[in-house]
Amino acid sequence: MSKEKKTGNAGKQKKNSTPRGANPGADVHRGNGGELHQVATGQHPALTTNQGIPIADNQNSLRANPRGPSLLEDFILREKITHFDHERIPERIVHARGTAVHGHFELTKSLAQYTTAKILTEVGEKTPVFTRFSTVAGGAGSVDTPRDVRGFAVKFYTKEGNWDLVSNNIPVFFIQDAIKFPDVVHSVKMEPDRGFPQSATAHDTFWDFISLTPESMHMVMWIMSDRTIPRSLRMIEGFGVHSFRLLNKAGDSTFVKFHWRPKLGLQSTIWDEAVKIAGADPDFHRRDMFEAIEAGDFPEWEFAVQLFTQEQADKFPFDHLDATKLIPEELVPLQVIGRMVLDRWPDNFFAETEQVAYCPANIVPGIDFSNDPLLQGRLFSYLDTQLLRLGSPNFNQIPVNAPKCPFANLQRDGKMQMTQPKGRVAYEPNSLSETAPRETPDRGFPSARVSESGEKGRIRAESFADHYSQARQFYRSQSKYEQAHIASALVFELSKVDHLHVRQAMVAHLRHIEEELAQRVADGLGLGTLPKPAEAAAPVQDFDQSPALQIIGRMKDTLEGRAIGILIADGSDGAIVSDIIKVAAEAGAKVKVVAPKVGGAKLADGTMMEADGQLAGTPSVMFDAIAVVLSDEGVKLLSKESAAIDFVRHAFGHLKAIAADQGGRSLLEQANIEKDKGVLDAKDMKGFIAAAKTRQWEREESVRILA
Ligand code: HDE
Repeated sequence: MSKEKKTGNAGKQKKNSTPRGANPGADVHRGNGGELHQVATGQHPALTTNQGIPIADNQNSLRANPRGPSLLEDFILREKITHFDHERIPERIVHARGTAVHGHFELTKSLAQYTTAKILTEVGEKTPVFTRFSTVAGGAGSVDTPRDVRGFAVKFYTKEGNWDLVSNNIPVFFIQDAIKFPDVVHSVKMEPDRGFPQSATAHDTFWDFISLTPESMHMVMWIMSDRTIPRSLRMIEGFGVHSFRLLNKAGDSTFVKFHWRPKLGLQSTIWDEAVKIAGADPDFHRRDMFEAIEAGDFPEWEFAVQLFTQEQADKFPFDHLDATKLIPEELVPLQVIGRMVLDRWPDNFFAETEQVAYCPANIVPGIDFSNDPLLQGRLFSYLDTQLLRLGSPNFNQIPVNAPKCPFANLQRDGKMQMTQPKGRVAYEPNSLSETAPRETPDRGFPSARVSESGEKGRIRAESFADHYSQARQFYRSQSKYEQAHIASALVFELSKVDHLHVRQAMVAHLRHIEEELAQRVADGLGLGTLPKPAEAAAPVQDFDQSPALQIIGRMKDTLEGRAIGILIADGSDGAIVSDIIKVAAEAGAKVKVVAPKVGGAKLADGTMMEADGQLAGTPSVMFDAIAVVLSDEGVKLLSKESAAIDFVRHAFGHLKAIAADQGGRSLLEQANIEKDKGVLDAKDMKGFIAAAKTRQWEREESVRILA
């Protein structure tokens, strides 16, 4: 591996100097055409082909003469181009865009009473993990902030083999049966005739399918909520969705649901903000995670379980095997049993983030599956798709996928076999080998002892028929601001649907969830009259509200993980800027100075302050709160600059706290911003910090017509 030089001082380079990394001297020369050649000396290894043959010239292909045709004989050119041609593998059909980080899991409370799994019984043990976050619908090169579910897949490299908890940031799913998965995914993906939209649910085919699939209604409430437009991947929850089983020494089983809860609390963006972030920084979430890891701000989640017995489950007013249902925390409380810390960015994106293969079927002794028909289908799908994507049944040998405990079996051969097994024996039982692997009845994987009986058939259980009660419970449990966001999201999405009958069919479903919501959406769509309620297969029940389902109620009173942007220009008051930087940083925020020029601005006292971002490329959507510190001269300049007007206007529209000095206030006036509780004097640092920790929800009605 070659060591890279830390550069980052491009601005300080002398004119006409040799390009970075190219040491001037005997090891660098120009070819006939003026092209640069760098020759290996002690520190740099020789560049070779994949066969180890040293390459003399990596700048020119072999030609019949200097201006003649290239020769087929050039094995160096052919090897290099062939490799390049094959550098892309099929992307994941869903969850293609992902960001992954290494870290560890530490158990803080033993579940020994319920399970034999060492990962859940050995308190204090640190287990390495590799965690991949993803959007679902878009391709690998799509943006980070569409309205979409986020994947949250954790590979635990346990002492007893790999356990993959392949979760989402939403505890329920669109469908009850795996046989519908290709349909829901085809409906959300870009439409097959036109090839758009990319990474969006706001189009006809998605809502057509959903309007014909009443079981999706609970999930619809979640995806129209702000859960699908998170502020940061460090501020999302994770849910294993399905019920699993834990098995103890006696073979008794207990049902379990798995949860991840972010230490930084939950936080989302405003829809208009998410849209603008997509343009300003398509890699917003990936960059946020990368920068946090680089800075040593390692994201952390609590790991919690909900444990319940068959007897308890029988009394639930829903079927826990139905993945469109959740178990409210108020019904079965969460027990925190561990924590996960992510602290190491992968060395190579492709080798790790792209090639990692998660599979819900990867579980360890002491954990088992439930009969959830969605989970059962998943147990087949992941391995199947990975065989295609990674091209060989030996993908488990890729370092990121290989277990970190000893493993041995008699599977052999196949494409890309990396191991070289010895001996004659590749079967079992055998009498010819003294070392071949054998069964371990005492500690091998046991399945739960469950008896199954009944009529075989393609029959959906009647207990799966209630599609609206939990959707209603979710909607009613939200704060009034969040309810307004759900209504507005539905109006936005359905307004992008050309077919009137699809819009009407959706409103017909909403009538079972909440009449007031149906009316708001109908009004927002200009429907005139409400359609008849959809046919309901089961009576709608009124469940108690579950405040744990809110985001606003679950935000943390902290600036950790948040960012504050300070807009300055020539003549700004350096003392005020330094004060804000100091106080905000003490409160845990990342602070960035934004100026019209990236080189910085000349402050009132004549000193230069470097900028972290240039105004046009660093809009206020990158921040959670902003400060504006400007001189008269600065205001004069910036009031002619729409990027500056947008900077403050958008921060205000996205309900952010704003601190401004006298000059800053003049810019706010130019942007028609009226003072409210979240607009503070730059000297009122206490007030600003408190306001920056949240969003100014009361302001929303004054900046947006909500549905
Ligand atoms: Fe997945 N899902 N899924 N899924 N899923 C995949 O596997 C599938 C479902 C989830 O970062 C695929 O390797 C079926 C629920 C995550 O690499 C594929 C069904 C939940 C990831 C697949 C579901 C998930 C995937 C595509 C319905 C939350 C990304 C690439 C029965 C509990 C993992 C791949 C990563 C990926 C199938 C439903 C989570 C096609 C058939 C429910 C986080 O195999």
